Amino acid sequence: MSIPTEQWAQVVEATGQQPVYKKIPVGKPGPNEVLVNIKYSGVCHTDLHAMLGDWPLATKLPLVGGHEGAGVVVARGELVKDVAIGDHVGVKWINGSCLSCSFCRQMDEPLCGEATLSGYTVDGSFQQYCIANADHVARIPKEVSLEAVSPVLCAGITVYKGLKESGARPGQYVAIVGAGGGLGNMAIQYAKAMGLHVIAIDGGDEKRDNTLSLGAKTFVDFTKSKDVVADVKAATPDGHGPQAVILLAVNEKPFQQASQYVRPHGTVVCIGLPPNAFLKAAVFETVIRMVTIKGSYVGNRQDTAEAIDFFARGLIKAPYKVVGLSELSKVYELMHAGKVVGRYVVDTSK
Ligand code: 8ID
Ligand code: ZN
Repeated sequence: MSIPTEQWAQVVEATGQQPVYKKIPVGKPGPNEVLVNIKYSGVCHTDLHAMLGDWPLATKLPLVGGHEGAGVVVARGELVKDVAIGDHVGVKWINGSCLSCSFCRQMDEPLCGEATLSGYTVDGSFQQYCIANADHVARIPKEVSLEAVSPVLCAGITVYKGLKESGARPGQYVAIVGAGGGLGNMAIQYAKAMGLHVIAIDGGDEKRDNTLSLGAKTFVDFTKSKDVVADVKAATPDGHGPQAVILLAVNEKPFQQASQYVRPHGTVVCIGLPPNAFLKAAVFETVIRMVTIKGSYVGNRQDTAEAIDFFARGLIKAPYKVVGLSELSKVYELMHAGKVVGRYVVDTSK
């Protein structure tokens, strides 16, 4: 397999400015790394946060974004034993971690102080050849479509983990806030596959039709509802609200609302990362209703394998649109305007 010395990439040269589509050198993998020929990469709202620089954590610069990269291994370092050239793998948000700290030892690799982040602290998948730590690349079965599986590599893993963290059991109700977006569409499908009833919350008729067609039982339109709290509670059979709330919106308001409609003894799982936002819940109601509010951050290597297995079994069908890597800026503009329904996937050959 011949590896070119140059490749096409989308490079953020200055924070807050659109990336530049240009040719850059192809890197060489270190001893425990692989070089992945990225075929497709999903575009996550996190990539837009990285480009805008709106989180309290600086990115590397210049930066190649992207962390839902699906491709084929074309080279490997001399210490890599269990990933072969030709294997299909995924470059996910956690690019590498130390594997020896107390967090890594207990499968909390995302909490590792040494973790590197694809498309944030190291270059990611908006390029044709991406370097990733061999211990952390997601293993993708060869019969699985690389374009369809790419959004699983962040969106799928993250919402699957969040649903597990919620403790909701089959037959119970879960509210998904931001259900019409990339993580939201995946969350509806994973929740359904896990035997949960879904209340979808988002705005506009296109997202209503999309979420209902994916299997949500009820849609609450936050742009039209006069009382979101009452409408979400009314969507459960006894009116006491859903057992779990999965917050995926990039907006502070629903983070303040969720504890009001979650069922007593239920759990609010915060996943979306709106900039400069705070959680606020009434202490009195939180105590006497025994509400749990927690954060959930991507997933570990086991969550990754499980999320891909759900997909490989045909249980997860979330819509996506494919555009060329050269068109990434257009995707960011649509996403910034809240106009992306489901996910965009970029094809690195165009
Ligand atoms: O590990 C993590 N915690 C993790 C992993 C991956 C992504 C966190 N994220 C974060 C992203 O950085 C981003 O902040 O999750 C958030 C959602 O990512 P996404 O799904 O990729 O974004 P999107 O496709 O733009 O979807 C967001 C949806 O939220 C809706 C929008 O209409 C859109 O469909 N929304 C908003 I903005 N305000 C809402 C509101 N008040 C709302 N839906 C309901 N109520
Ligand atoms: Zn992501």
